Amino acid sequence: MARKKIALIGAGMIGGTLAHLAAMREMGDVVLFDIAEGMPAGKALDISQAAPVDGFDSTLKGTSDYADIAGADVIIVTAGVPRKAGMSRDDLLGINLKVMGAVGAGIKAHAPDAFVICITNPLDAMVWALREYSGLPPHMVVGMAGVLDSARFRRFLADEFDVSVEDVTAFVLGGHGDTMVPVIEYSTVAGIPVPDLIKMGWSTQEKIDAIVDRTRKGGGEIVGLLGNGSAFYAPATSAIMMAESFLKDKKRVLPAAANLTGQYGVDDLYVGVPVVIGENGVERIVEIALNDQAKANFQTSVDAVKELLDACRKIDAKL
Ligand code: TXD
Repeated sequence: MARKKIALIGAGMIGGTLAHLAAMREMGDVVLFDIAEGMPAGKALDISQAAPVDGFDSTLKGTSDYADIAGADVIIVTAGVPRKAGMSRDDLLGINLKVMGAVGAGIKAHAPDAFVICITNPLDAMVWALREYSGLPPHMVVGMAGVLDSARFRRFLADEFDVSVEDVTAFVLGGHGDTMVPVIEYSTVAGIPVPDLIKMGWSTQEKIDAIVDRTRKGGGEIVGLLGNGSAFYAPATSAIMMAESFLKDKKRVLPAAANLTGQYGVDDLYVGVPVVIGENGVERIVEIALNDQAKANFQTSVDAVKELLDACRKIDAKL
């Protein structure tokens, strides 16, 4: 049986971590692509030298040639530039849109059958653009943000309740970051919804509100602490989870930025919703009934994504 192939477009902090995780889990052979010369080959060589110690047989290759991603089963995209001082949101959008244009063309030419997971920020706009530029079917292109946002929420809830992270589930909807919508009614400890846990005296509404707020700003908190760059361990782990669900046809129910076609009253927009990921990519979009508060928050999130897309279209009239 041929090994699976995982192509990582962008071999920076998340890309390198993805390569290490994918190899250690023997998910398949790994190709690290980056425009930076030498760096992807250096990371590939370094990780491959961990193989004899750790005992994994995945091969790793660093490259700057799109031909090397040919036949990839999964592609994870982190390529882009971070926002720097003095750069406006539209400056960043313009640069990363161009990057998505190049990445989309590379995927279209060499790996049109892959399942593509986009991580590059601003996530909800970049995943949409990548879908447009690559021309892949929408169910084969998703954005990773929800698994990370809900992991952060679960981490904080587990600490608050002093229980295992394994027993905490969290439900988040909407765009990445500030407009993320945690739905506490569907967030549980071993099946007990958070509002019930508040009634049981395990926490207070104020404390849960503070946790929601901290989760929304979770990325910024880490940026502030690192001083240079943004989170990469948990983002990489989150994308690996999505890739594994596809490769192993696990049909996990995970929050992801998916192309909506009428669900939640939204059409032709990538927004974070729970989806089922299996061998056919996004196999189902889970549409749940929302209470008025969650509905209003979700709408705010949708509006923010729409505004970003309008800005993208202004930058690139072809979109
Ligand atoms: O939840 C989420 N979606 C996120 C998103 C959580 C954390 C970080 N998130 C975003 O991921 C972040 O804002 C960035 O847009 C991406 C990647 O983050 P990372 O920390 O890995 O960034 P790096 O280290 O700067 O790596 C980006 C690499 C770098 O090596 C560049 O040389 C490369 O991208 N790059 C390119 N590669 C291929 N092709 C092109 N055109 C290109 N341009 C830059």
